[in-house]
Amino acid sequence: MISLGPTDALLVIDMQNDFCPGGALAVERGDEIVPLINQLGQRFEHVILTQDWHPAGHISFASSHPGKQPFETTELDYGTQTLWPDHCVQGTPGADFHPGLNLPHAELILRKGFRRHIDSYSAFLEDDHTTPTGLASYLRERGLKRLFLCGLAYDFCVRYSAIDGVATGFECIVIEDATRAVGLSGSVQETQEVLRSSRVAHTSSLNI
Ligand code: VGL
Ligand code: ZN
Repeated sequence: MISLGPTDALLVIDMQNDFCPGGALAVERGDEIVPLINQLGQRFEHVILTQDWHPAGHISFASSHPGKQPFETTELDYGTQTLWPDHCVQGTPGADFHPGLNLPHAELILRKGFRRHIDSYSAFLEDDHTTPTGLASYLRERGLKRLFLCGLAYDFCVRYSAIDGVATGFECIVIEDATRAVGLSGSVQETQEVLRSSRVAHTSSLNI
């Protein structure tokens, strides 16, 4: 069992309708983890939610790149961008949290991906690897040091948040059974390798 204290936080990544079955960018069985995340939330004094929050016409949407289809890639100034179906458009039902998510004591909802020309998988840094979201300063000012990550999607936003979290000086632990993956070609295996070879730790909800 991991003993939890006042400098720990549960970071719940993008538990939104568009990433759940029936949504625009559905993660297979993404909704399955909602009850588990609710249960985990009760173990933490501090809970932070992230919300993917794109303007219409966002650069990560295939529809913004004539001739491109969702899940193809394109080259942008900051590197290779996977192109997605339109998803999590600001103010739409798809951008809302899953209706079963029950974390009323969450202290912060951090929105990301709201700049039209930059995507943001990570809760810390946008995909240009330089624009901060403000989360690191928030956590430091609040004295929060250790983050337990869960949510969607394991191979994108959870992955990049955990990697940037440790790079920024936070201890990061992915609760693997409280995540689900998009699963593009090889992305799950690559994520496992990248996380295993970084300082990101992983655990099961059974230890929490
Ligand atoms: C995500 C793809 C595009 C995620 C967000 O939350 O993992 N994936 N936008
Ligand atoms: Zn997105």
